[in-house]
Amino acid sequence: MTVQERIQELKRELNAVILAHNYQLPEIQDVADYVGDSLELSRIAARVEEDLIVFCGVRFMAETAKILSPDKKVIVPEYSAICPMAKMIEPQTVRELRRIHPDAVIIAYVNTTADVKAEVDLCVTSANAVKVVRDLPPDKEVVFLPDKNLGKYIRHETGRTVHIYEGFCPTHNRILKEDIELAREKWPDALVVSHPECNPDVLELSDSIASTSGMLRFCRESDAKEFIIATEQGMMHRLTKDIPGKKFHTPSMLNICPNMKKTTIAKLLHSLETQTLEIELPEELTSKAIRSLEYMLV
Ligand code: CIZ
Ligand code: SF4
Repeated sequence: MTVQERIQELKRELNAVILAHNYQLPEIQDVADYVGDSLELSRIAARVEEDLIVFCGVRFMAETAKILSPDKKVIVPEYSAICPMAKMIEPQTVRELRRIHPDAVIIAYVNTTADVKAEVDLCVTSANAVKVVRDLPPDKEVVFLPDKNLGKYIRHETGRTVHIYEGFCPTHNRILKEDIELAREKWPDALVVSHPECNPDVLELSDSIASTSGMLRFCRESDAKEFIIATEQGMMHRLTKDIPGKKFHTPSMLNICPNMKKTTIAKLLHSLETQTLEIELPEELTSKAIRSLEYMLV
């Protein structure tokens, strides 16, 4: 029996569901029941019927699934897979920002720990951030954390007053404007599609700026046949598998998130066999964090 077959067998025996982020290794994406961005996976986590959720991604995503499904058991194959950007902000910093900007709405990117989510007013993903800010009353100021690039993008798109925290994604920051310029020379017919976590000078050179779910939609619906994809490499597998007949190029070989790649097929099997490692969060934390997340799911 192959590892993949054993995983499917255990999944049935345990009544488990496997969720995988778009940045996971190809073999993890291929064995998962659902592959998506954090918003899609959060929505799925909130409605699945299975007793056990196996989350292949980084820890804040599994924590989000646990907050939304507190009665389910949520496990991760690799506990040390964390998002360094989520580690750049602490709850006491959020409290400090609230003292400095008492009338502002404090909005967190979903890439934050559960204790930061418990302190903020709203939580957004890259798929809905601009819309959520546009829907606020027009005179409302915003504090956005922790991603400075997504914050600047929201400010640019909405024209709102947005106070920006200085966090960033190390993986998306390694994609440089020179990479995009070289890629355009190499593939002149391709459209450049970038994630808003990229630097503003990369975004300026882009034909479309989108979350990973937005990228899939854009590339599927566009008349173009070739695309340069400025985000984490795992997205290349998702795009080539879902949109046959079109070509996808990567502008850099450095756009790999080491934490997303910590989840291997062997660790996934071990996690199902032992039903570990479990995400556990105190009830007082989940009940506070869920308020900011419920808005995200609307
Ligand atoms: O929200 C997510 O899943 C992330 C981190 C990236 C994206 O745009 O899908
Ligand atoms: Fe965090 Fe960036 Fe990795 Fe996403 S790609 S998990 S934002 S470090």
